[in-house]
Amino acid sequence: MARKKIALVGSGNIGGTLAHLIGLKELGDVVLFDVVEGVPQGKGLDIQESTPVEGVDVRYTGANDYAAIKGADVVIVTAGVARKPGMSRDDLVGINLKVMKAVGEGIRANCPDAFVICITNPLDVMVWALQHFSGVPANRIVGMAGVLDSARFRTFLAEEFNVSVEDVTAFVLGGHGDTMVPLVRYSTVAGIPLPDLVKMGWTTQERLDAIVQRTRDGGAEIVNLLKTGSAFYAPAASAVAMAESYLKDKKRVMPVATLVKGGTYGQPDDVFVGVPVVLGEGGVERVVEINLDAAEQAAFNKSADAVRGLVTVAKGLIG
Ligand code: TXD
Repeated sequence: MARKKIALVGSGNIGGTLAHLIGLKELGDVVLFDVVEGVPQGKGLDIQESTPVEGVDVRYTGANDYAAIKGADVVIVTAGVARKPGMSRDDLVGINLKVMKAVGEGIRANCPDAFVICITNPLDVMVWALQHFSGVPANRIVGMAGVLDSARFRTFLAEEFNVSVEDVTAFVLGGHGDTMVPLVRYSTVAGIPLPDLVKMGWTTQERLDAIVQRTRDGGAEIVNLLKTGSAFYAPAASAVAMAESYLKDKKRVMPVATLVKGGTYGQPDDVFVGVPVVLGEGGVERVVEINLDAAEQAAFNKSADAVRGLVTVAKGLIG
């Protein structure tokens, strides 16, 4: 069986980390693409030279021409500009919309059957734009944010309870950004929901509220520390988990930015926003519609409306 081909459009901090992790997991051969000459080639060669040490058989190629992504099974898109301190994710719309046009056309021409994972910010509206420009069916294109946001939530919860991160599950819904909706009552330690853990005296409501807020601000916390860029290790790990679920048909249940159809999740019309889905060989095989209470539904609506607002801005820019 031929190896899978994974194209990474954008070879910056996340792109390079993706390339490394994909190699360590032997998920397939990797094509690194970027507009900057030399960077994808250099990162590809550097990681290639680590493969004998790691004992993995993966072929790396670096390219500045979209022809190199021809026939890719998976495309992971990080191309664009990242946030600097003081910038919100939304400040990036205009710049990254143009990038999504170029990337979408490259996918349309070279690998229209690929499973596409978008990471570029502002996430939910960029997934909309990439689908618009690439023509990839909605079940084959997703945005990575929820896996990262819930990984941050799980990290902080595991620290709070002094238990293994493996035994903490967490759910984060909604758009990637300040309106994300961490779902406390669907988050557990070994199956025990967080509200029960408060009753059991493992933590207090105040501490839990602070953890929820830290999760919402998780991206900014890293931006403020790094000063010259945004998070890349955890975002790359999150996207690789999504690609792996698709490539190995694991059918994992993961929160991703996907097309939520009007009539589901209380939405009046279609919108790309984060909800749990089953990810398998069919891409998004199922959208898991969970019950939301009034407060959760209101928070989700606010988040979806924020995405709609940005899509309207993007449509205006496209003309
Ligand atoms: O949860 C999430 N979705 C995110 C998203 C978490 C963290 C960061 N998130 C966003 O991912 C971030 O705001 C950025 O929009 C992307 C990529 O982040 P990264 O940290 O990898 O940014 P870099 O290091 O600046 O890399 C971007 C690369 C860089 O090498 C540019 O030369 C390249 O993108 N680039 C392009 N590649 C191809 N085609 C075009 N047009 C292009 N323009 C820039």
